[in-house]
Amino acid sequence: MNYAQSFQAIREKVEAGQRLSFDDGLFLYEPTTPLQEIGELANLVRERINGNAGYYNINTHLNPTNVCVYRCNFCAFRADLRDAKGYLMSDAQIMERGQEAVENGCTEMHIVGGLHHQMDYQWYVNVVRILHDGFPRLHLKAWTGVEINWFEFLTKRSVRDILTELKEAGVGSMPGGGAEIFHPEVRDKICEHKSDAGKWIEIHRTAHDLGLRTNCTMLYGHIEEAYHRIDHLIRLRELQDETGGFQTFIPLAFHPENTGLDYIKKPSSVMDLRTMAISRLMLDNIPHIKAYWIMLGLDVAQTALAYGADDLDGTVRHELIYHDAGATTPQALTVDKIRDVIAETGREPIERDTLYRRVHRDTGNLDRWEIGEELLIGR
Ligand code: V47
Repeated sequence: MNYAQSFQAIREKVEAGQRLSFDDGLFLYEPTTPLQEIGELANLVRERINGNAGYYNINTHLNPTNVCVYRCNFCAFRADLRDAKGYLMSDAQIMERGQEAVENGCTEMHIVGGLHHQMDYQWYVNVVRILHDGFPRLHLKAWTGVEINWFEFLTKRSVRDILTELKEAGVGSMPGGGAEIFHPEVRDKICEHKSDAGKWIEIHRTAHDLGLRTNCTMLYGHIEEAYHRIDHLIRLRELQDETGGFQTFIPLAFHPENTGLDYIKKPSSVMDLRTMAISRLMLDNIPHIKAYWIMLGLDVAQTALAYGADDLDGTVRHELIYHDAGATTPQALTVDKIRDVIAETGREPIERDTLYRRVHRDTGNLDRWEIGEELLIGR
């Protein structure tokens, strides 16, 4: 088949709602496959599933410590205990963050941090418990699969047992971090000590089985090649076929500054949009694709709403992981700004909560809000 015939075959599959293969994914990553054509197909799927919605939420981040036993070479956030930048937040500081979040109308706190070798498992449970007890309406999207694996190591308890306790303490869902690139050819070079693909997937499978929704990610634009990315997407798709528990996929563009991979150039916006669109096309069973504006920059994130993405994440406060790695995006957006960014693309700005339910808000009074109906349009 020549190029035009191959692309036509993919187009026909997408139009008919059929699944794309590993080879289709690789073909779409060929630099000779025009970005705008992939974007057009991804947009078709995006509109089929999410209509004209442009989702966002009002959220904040909490990274209770950056001290970490692992030395992933893509990470600029981690620190050693004795580093000047190493920190550990007290309960009082954590509660202050909860208070600030509630006063600013946040519906979600995204909690992730380092694996601090002097803190026991109960310290991590406590972070969630005090926040949940103090601010019960704030959804806690807490601890990645990598942290859960660390808790397994600390406690010698099962994943199920740990997740059951964390859910009872107040975890509402899990973020998608720690997935990086599953393929061992890459994973062994960028984060060799961290949970492998099988473990990350087992943890998310167990979370889904316990009724916890989770997100999933892929870190791209470093040493990986196209076949590693497609392999990664297909592994996520297979778990989603089994459980249906993933809500959102977030492709994460590598930021090299202050990392052990600082000789690598940041991915171009063409690569960002291509990856966004291919993710939408390959992950036919995951309802949402997030263009995380902190990482992409506002211009690319906004454009991504026409390349498969339907969600910009949130207004965000206190983001450290990307800003430590050289992100030049602002620390936070106002609600008006994020709505304008979405509206400028012709999409309808819709505030959602973490579980993709509509948030009805008294615009004059940010801390008065109610949860409304589920927002999934096309499934
Ligand atoms: O797992 C770390 C990535 C992830 C760098 O679930 C880096 O809604 C690029 O997972 N350059 C954490 N990426 C962030 C994350 C996330 C973000 C937004 C929303 C959600 C969600 C999840 O950040 C890590 C790693 O893949 N990361 N360092 C870096 N230098």
